[in-house]
Amino acid sequence: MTAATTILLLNGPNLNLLGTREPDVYGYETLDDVEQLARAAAEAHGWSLESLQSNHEGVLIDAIHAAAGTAAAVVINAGAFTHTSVAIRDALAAVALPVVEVHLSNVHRREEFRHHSYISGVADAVIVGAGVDGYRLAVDHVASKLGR
Ligand code: CA2
Repeated sequence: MTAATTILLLNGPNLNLLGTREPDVYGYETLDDVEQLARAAAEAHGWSLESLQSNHEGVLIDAIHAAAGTAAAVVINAGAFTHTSVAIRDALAAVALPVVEVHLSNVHRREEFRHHSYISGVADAVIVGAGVDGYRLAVDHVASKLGR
């Protein structure tokens, strides 16, 4: 089997709106900006980046399944599905790839319902509150974990 050379970046519901609304919470950078910086970080470690944003839980789950055997790791901001989706957690556990969970905002400084994540229990690392930098930190962490 050849070594996986791709990092899968997943962004969940409403993150397509980044940079267009609520800049006080989510900043001014767009989803394109996020993808560009994550791609630059992945390429600096010799990987390519596959990026998908979806507002649909099943689409994210299908992408996680497809990552098995093709991706080296998954970086995921599941948006509000973080706090609701046992199904995304189960998909991540099933593929058994390194997972880094990212949140732009510091969810622990926000409403109580954002404090629990179904994903954290199957993630290798969780990065919250670092804004878009969190995505770069996530890719760098995966590289360090995989000895890249
Ligand atoms: O802080 C994060 O990255 C979140 O995952 C963002 C989710 C939220 O439900 C989580 O609790 C924390 C919401 C994403 C919505 O993104 C928007 C971006 C711009 C404007 C409106 C929504």
